[in-house]
Amino acid sequence: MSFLYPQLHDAFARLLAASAGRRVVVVGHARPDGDCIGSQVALACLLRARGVDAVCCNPDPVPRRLGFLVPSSLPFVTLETALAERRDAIFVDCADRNRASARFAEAFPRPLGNIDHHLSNPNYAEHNLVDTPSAATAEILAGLAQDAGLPIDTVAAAGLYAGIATDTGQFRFAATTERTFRLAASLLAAGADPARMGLELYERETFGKLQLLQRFLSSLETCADGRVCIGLLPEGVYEETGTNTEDSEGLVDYARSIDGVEIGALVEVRKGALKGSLRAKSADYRVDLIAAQFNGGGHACAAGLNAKGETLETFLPRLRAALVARVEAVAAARR
Ligand SMILES: [Mn+2]
Repeated sequence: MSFLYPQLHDAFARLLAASAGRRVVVVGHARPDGDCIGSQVALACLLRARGVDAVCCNPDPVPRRLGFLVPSSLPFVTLETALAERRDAIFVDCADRNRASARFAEAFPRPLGNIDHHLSNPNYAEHNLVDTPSAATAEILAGLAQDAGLPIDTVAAAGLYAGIATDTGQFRFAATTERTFRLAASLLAAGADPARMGLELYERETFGKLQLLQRFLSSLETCADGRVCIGLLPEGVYEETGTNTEDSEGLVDYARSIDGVEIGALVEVRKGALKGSLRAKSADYRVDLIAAQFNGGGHACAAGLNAKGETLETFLPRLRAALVARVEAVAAARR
């Protein structure tokens, strides 16, 4: 039988060997999403099944709607606890250590492992398992587990399925491949329930979340002849709708969903700082490179940015100009 990840097979075997007999903390990123939590839970399960003492740790709490992925037997501990227990860190879904915050980057200067699918990942760990064409970190983990013949229990299967389903936009985004579907099918065989996943992930919204969406939709504006669409979440909108930053996940997809829009953007103002999300319909737009101009990064089709010490009045025109320039450049290259 041929491997799904032949190029990572030996590195995964080395990471498993290095984990044996150690106390491990599986680290995820700030504002964790389905791929992050799902991958953390699954890797912790795989390690625990091999007798490794593994826990999880994030700079932010597990989001409410992802709580169903975390069994009570699997602790998410604080950074202080992980450090006090002298745990070795395996980072998942983190393009760099700072995605897990500066505190985590400082605490783990050279992590034991790094499993990720972001383009900008600089291989910052002792054992690096990075595959950028993969649609999700969970896809890499599912493939590695299958290649290594590791048993996948129902908790790990649910985490991996949720990670793949969310990072592919429910099997729609460009990185979705035949391998993605094959692995999803094997996760169903291992106990993942797609109907339950769909319900938990997409049909347990709060009323406030839809009010937040309403505010975002009412702010949408287009430029570059309708090829760029930008929406705003102004200061105070979370308080006004009884929501929090977890609830802004996915809103930017509505900006991109309009016919003719090539890049959608969300800009939010919170505690005086500006944050943005960019989503493109094609990898040609390389929104990770646009984000890099604004202290950010990510994938070719999905990236995030930050702007400190700037106002919306100065920031928005700069972002708009960068987005318009990019759609013009891609259009010119296609002609
Ligand atoms: Mn991911």
